Amino acid sequence: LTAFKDKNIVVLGAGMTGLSCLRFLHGQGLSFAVNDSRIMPFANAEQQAQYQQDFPQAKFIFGQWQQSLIAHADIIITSPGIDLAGEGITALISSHCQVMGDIELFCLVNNSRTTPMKILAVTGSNGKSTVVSLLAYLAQSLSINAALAGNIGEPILDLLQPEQASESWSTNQPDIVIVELSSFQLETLTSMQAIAASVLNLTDDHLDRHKTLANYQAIKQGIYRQAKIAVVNRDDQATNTLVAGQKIISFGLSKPEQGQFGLAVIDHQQMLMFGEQALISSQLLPLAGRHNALNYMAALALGYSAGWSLSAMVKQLSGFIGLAHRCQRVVSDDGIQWINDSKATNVGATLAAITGLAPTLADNNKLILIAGGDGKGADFSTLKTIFKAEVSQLITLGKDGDKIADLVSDAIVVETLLAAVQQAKKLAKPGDMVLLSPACASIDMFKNYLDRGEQFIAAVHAQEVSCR
Ligand code: UMA
Ligand code: ADP
Repeated sequence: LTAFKDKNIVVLGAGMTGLSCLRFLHGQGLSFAVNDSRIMPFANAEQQAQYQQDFPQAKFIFGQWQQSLIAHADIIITSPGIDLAGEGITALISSHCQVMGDIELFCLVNNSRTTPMKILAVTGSNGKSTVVSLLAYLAQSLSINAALAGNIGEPILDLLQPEQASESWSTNQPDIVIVELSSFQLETLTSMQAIAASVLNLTDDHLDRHKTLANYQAIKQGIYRQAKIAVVNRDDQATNTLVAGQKIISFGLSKPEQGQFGLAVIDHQQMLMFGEQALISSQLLPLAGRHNALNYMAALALGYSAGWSLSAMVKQLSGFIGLAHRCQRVVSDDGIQWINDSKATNVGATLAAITGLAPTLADNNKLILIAGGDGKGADFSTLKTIFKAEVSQLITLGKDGDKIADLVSDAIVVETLLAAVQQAKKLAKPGDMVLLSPACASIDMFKNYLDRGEQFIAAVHAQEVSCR
C-alpha cells in the first residue's frame, strides 16, 4: 500500500464498514481520520473511548461532515450508506482525491498479491443473501476454503488482516471470496476481477438515492465489466451484460439450451436442468417457489463458473434450509399459516412471495397480506394486478402504507404491526395464510428488517396466548 503512505486518508462513516477500514488501516500502520455525521455513532461513550485508545493514529470527528477535512483529503474511503451527492460531499472533494469504497480497497490490495483470492460476486434487487449463503454452504460441503463477505454483513477488509507477528498476510486466508454487492457498494467499485458475477434480477429499489431505474440498472450492470464470466437471468433483460464478447452463462424458467441452466418437466416432475442434463427435481429442494428455483440455478451457475463439480453441488442442495425472515413459517398452533417475509423490502420481493405462496393455498383458503413501511421512492402500481388476483384482504401500515392501500378499494390501514396482526387474526380462519411481506424498508418504524420480523413473530404468539 505504498500509494497510501503520507496521504491524507479520510474514512467516511463509522459503522460496520468504517470500523473495518479503521482496523485495516491501523494494521498497515497508516494515519487517518474517521468522519461521521452522527454525534455518537458508537454504542456508547465507553466504546468510543476504547476505540480512541486502541487506534491512536485515528482522528475521530463526529457530529457533522467536516468540510475542510474532506476538501483536503487525498484518499476518501466511504461507507455504502452515505449518499455522497445527496449529502453535499461530492462538491467538497478535490479533483485529485481518490474516492473508493471498502470493496474497491480490498480489490486493489488483493489484485496486487502473488496469489489473489478468487472472487464470485452477486448483486440484484432480490435473492442476493440467499444465493451467496447457498454458495457458501455448497463451498463448505465441498471442502472449498471460501469466505462470505460484503453486503451480507461481513466487511470484506476483515479478510485482509495481517498476522500479528509478521508483515505477511494471514496464512489461513480463504481461496475464494463469495461477495454480496449492493448498488451502493457497486457505485464505488471498479477494480474487482471476479471469476464470475451475476445480477440476479432487477426491480425498483433504492430509487430515493439512485433517482431512476435506468441509473440503478447501469450501476448494477457495472459488475459485469469486473468479471470474466457473466451469469445472467434470461427472463430479466435488465440483468443482461452489455460487455461485448463476454462469456455468458444464463439461467431462467424456460427449458435451457446447451450450457444454460433452466427448468423442464420430465415424467410429470419439474426438474432443474443444465442443457439436456436433468439435475434434480424441484420437489426435493427445501426452498419453494419460482424465485427460489432461479436462486438455485444462479448459485449452481456461479459455482460451476468457479470450476466446482456440478454433480457434487447438486447432491448438497437439499441440505441448505434458507435464511430467516424470507418467506419463513411462524410456528403457531391456531391453524393459520403465518408467514414472515420481513426481508421483502421492495416490490419485487413481495411479488415473488405472493406468486410463490398463493398457489399453495386450497381454493377455499384466503391470503391476507400485511404490507407497508418506507417505500424508498418505489412505484407500487406493479402490485395492483396480483393484489386483485390473489390477496383477499390487504392490511397496511407505515410511512407509505396509504400509497399501498390506494391500490385496492377495501384496504385496512393500521398504526402498528401489532394492530395489523390483530386485524388479520380477526379475519383469518384455519388454513388461511397471513403474509407479512411489506414491499418496503423497515426504518420508519423498526430498527431493521430483523426487528420487524421478530416483532411480527412476537405479535403472532401474543394473539395465540390472548385467545387461549
Ligand atoms: N452515516 C453518516 N451519514 C449518513 C449516512 C451514514 O454519518 O448520511 C454513518 C452512520 O452514522 C453510521 C455509518 O455511516 O455510523 C453507517 O454506514 P453505512 O450506512 O454504510 O452502514 P455500515 O454499518 O457500514 O453497513 C454497510 C451496509 N449498509 C448499507 O449499505 C446501508 C450493510 O448493508 C453491509 O452489511 C455492511 O456495510 C458490510 O458490508 C446493510 C444494508 O441495509 C445490510 N444494505 C442495503 C440493502 O441490503 O438493501 C444496501
Ligand atoms: P437480498 O439479499 O437481495 O435482499 P434475500 O435473499 O435476503 O435477498 O431475500 C430478500 C427478499 O426477496 C425476501 O423477501 C425473499 O423471499 C425475496 N427473494 C429471494 N429471492 C428472490 C428472487 N430471486 N426474486 C425475487 N424475490 C426474491
